[in-house]
Amino acid sequence: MIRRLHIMSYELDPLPYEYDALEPHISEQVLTWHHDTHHQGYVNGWNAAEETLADNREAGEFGSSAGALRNVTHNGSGHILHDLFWQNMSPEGGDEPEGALAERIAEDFGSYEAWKGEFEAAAGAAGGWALLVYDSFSNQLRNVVVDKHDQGALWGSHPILALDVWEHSYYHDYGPARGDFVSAFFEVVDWEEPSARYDQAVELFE
Ligand code: MN3
Repeated sequence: MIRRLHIMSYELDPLPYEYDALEPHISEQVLTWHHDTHHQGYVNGWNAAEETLADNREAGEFGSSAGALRNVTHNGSGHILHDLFWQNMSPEGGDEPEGALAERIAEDFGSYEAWKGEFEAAAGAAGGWALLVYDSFSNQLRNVVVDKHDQGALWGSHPILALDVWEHSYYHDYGPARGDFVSAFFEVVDWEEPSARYDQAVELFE
């Protein structure tokens, strides 16, 4: 008899602020669709893929397992990055980083302005996300261009700041002017959570 192993079940947390809290930079309508429909879809997709994997292990039939493994990385990365994205913004945001993260950005990119210019270039080109990550292999901060949720990841990297540039993130508010949305993101970016994630990454890896 094969014992059914415990399966993780993922849940969608509520936004850490009201749906209209980031207006006028991001509309209530976009946050509602984005969180309740798109983010929820990744949570559901991750749970469904885990179920498929568990069923297949139990049955000893692996015909649909490779597809389910792809669904884990796609939907799992979608869930993880959206969680970060919501926490990376707040109605009190719009400042520049401070403390250890600010010092590290200046050290690894030359200046905050150089980091920001590079991050904005990543956000303009990505087919998914622009990320600031701590790369534990090279022991440095990096910007990363991500297509979908998982294409372009660098192994050993710990995400610090995430900006969603999928069309569902901005098209209703800004149309094709993605650069205006990226500027709006910097009006609401909140560095408290990224700073805590940076401290955590350094403690884990350095
Ligand atoms: Mn999204």
